[in-house]
Amino acid sequence: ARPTVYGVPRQGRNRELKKAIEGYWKGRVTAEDLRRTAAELRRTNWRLLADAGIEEVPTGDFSYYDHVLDTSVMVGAVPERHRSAVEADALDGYFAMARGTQEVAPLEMTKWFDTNYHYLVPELGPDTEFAADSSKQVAEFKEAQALGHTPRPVLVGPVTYLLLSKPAPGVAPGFDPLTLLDRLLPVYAEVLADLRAAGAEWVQIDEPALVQDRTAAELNAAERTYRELGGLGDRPKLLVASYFDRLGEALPVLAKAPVEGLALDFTEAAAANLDDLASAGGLAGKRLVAGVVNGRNIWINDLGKSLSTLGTLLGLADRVDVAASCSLLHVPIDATAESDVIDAQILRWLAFARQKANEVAVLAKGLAHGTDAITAELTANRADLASRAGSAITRDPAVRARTEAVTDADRRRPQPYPERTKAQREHLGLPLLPTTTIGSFPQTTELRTARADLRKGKIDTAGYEERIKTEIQQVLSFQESVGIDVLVHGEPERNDMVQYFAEQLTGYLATQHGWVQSYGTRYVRPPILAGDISRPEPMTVPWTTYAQSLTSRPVKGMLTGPVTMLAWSFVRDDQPLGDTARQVALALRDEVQDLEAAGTSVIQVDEPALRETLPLRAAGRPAYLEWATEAFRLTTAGVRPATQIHTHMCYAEFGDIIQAIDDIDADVISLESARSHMQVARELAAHGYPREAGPGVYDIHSPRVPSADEAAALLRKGLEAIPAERLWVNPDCGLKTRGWPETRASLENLVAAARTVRAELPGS
Ligand code: THG
Ligand code: ZN
Repeated sequence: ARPTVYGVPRQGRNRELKKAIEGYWKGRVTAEDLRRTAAELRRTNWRLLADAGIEEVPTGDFSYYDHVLDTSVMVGAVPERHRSAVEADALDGYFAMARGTQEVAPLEMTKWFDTNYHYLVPELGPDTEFAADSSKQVAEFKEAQALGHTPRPVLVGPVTYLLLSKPAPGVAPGFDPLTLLDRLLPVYAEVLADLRAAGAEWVQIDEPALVQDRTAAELNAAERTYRELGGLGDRPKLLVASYFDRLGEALPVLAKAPVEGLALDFTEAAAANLDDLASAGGLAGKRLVAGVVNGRNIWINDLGKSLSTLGTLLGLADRVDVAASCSLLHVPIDATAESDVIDAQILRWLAFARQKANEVAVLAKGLAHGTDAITAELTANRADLASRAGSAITRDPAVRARTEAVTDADRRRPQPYPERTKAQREHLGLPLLPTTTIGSFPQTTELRTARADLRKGKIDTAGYEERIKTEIQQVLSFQESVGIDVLVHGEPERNDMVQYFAEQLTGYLATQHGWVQSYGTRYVRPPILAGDISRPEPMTVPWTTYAQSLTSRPVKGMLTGPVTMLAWSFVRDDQPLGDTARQVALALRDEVQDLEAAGTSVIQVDEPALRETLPLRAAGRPAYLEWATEAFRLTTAGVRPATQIHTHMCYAEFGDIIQAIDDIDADVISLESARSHMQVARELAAHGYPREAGPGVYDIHSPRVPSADEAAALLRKGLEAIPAERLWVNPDCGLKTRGWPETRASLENLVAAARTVRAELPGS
């Protein structure tokens, strides 16, 4: 049994890659220095894997930005608008596709399956002509080989590549990307031949798209792909990899295909994949790579349990190798780097990329030579698992008693919306078409500096709080002077909202170096939901009440919802997600109620991640939506009828969760509308959405300032779908990433538009 992994974190221990690339963009780092840094990081990563005991190392998984973009380059799918930049300079052209330039828009970015990694969406159409460019793959293979490793190149598979694409601008919407398969396969054949010529024995072809619900035509495309690639003459052995869920209907297809290996996810999908594998009659004559170590959470593996799974698999394939379930891209590099901030005992429960590589190697050793060969590791692992299971952190009796006592009544506001809205109208006295913002105001350099100064001890807490207070005063007086109706304090005290709340909740762990790539050079440090969650004291009440003390207009309380807290954290693997969500919801519910008691009449609970957490397969969605909507209602349902609950979601396409949006029973929802303001309003109306909504009239993702006339025109359109009593006027997302000049101008225009359109309403 051979230990292997499919990919590693790219950034380096001190995010050297981020620094080098951003330096290159600013002209401070030369292309040569950037290439040298990248090669150095690859070398370090392969060494880290080899030192952990990994025998076959991945190559080609490295990226300056994104591996799907790299695949577009590999197959020559460069959009027309980026071609001149790519021809002028390959590296600059690559970054032009990723980020756009003054002249041309970048490729669209979207989430990689149900992870928090974002990829650049290939743009394809009937006129797309592919051309093979294997240079990056071949170069990285040779680089690893020269360093003495046994490399296995990893490619995004042709079926997944096509299924992840979208029609290029101007292509008729009905375009089926799979019609390009015949043109694409020869390109893959050429790349495989080049890798073979370079000396690759095995090549891994990733097809994670096959773990989603697939049509007969799509399964047929997979069958044809691997019949053709498998039928090639001089080629490396092919390992087709699946991860993130069960392979399902595609498993028998690939089991019969003329390829030499199959990689399956044996973490959450273990039972299903085992059943399907047995039903397919196993993988006679093939190599099975068993992803038994979870590649996307940060918990140590249960080695005994994995060995038992591996033992079962031995009877089902010719040869069984051991791997992490997916690329280690989704976890931070090394848990031992957290020893300053995480207690030594708890640290032993955690496995980041380096520790996971080691687990994979230990399991392979155990599988090959029997458990006697890994006695010490098994003993230590059992002790660590027992320490976690028996810890007071993971089981807080007070939290347990409280979650068990939750009743349906706790999750339902006692009055229906029509009664609540009357009470809210009387209490708040807002005009028709009330104006508000989503919550955050520009995070200025001064604010970032203040936070850094506090961290470095250059200023004390009192000094920091003075700076925050000054910022809140400015944000409030600005909103009053512009004439906004429902104000916010601007969240100057928050860096990342999830991190901000996690730091204040008991049961959460924060890391110091636990960076995970979100997109390009942008990283997040997801906090860890380690134990039972409780809220020792109010989290936002002091700043919110301070802000309210400065104005007679209502100030909105701003919280991050339970589903988003889970989606952007590492979650527990020892209880159902719904249980963790319920604990977080109860902690947030306390905050909601404390805000209300402190005089806050409008409270917003944001759920930007509600849609992105939707399970990959339709079969898992109803159960998810049930716990997700319940958690939101548990957070918010304890308030008086006159207290107005808002929510915000960051997307314009919400068709597949519109029922959930309705079920959460918020009084007001603000939504992104970058695509089309009218479309958002119309979709809500078509669903019969019965409560208040604010489809954004200002696209904050662009520095463009909308004119008052333009905003007014959008509002008039909105009124065609949503009556004036239920329509709000707001930007389409938080203003954190914007500068003050455009924020000022846009909000002035937004208020002017609301006033103009109010004056046109009948009876005014
Ligand atoms: N918070 C968390 N997760 C998220 C988002 C978030 N996941 C999805 C989405 N939003 C990702 N978007 C971003 C946007 C910007 C950055 C990261 C993810 C970013 N990061 C800084 C960087 O890499 O330079 C580091 C920020 C820091 O110091 O914490 O700019 O909003 N949890
Ligand atoms: Zn948003």
